[in-house]
Amino acid sequence: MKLFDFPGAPNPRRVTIFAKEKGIDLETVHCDMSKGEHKTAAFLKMNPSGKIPVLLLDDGRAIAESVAICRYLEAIQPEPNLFGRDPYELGHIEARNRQIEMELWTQVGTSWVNGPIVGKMGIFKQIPDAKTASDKNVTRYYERLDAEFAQQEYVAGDRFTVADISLLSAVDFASSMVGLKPDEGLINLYRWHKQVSERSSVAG
Ligand SMILES: N[C@@H](CCC(=O)N[C@@H](CS)C(=O)NCC(=O)O)C(=O)O
Repeated sequence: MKLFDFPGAPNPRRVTIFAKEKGIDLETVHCDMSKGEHKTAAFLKMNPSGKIPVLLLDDGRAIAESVAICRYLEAIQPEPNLFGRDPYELGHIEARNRQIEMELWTQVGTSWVNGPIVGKMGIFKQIPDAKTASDKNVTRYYERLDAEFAQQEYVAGDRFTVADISLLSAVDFASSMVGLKPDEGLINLYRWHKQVSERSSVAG
């Protein structure tokens, strides 16, 4: 199995953290996005969306999308469980993960494509009003998370799951590359961030 990855790319990072939690050793292929290696005809055969991560199986089949790849890894290595053990958990963790993706990742993404780093690349027409709105949405979402972490240890309750990996990658990318670091007064969010950042899958 080979994972198409690029240093600093937050979505492949979700998969590498997930694989480490599972104790799965993933060989990585350096897919140089700065050279457009994720848009070549060969790459588009694996993932028509032209995005990483992609997991290439030993038999030549490929799986795209971070969460889909994580689901595959959970199926081949069920423990430790990160997607849910019973019907309630399966639904609840899915809901929490989707909220992080749809409500936070999308806003971080809007701020990223309309921000200075992508702006310098000259590949998109920048929409400053969109960035103003998405920056505000991210800030509000951090506040919501802070309130939630006052009540519960992890994103989906009392144990670490795939939803924590999705959130950690979003917060770290937003902080380091998008200029959207959570306000230091959000002590519950920082408590959670420190706790998950110390896991060997993240720190190691
Ligand atoms: N929903 C996808 C998002 C993948 C994604 O946006 N990957 C970024 C790198 S972190 C990418 O390949 N961007 C290049 C592009 O959009 O052209 C997933 O979860 O895997």
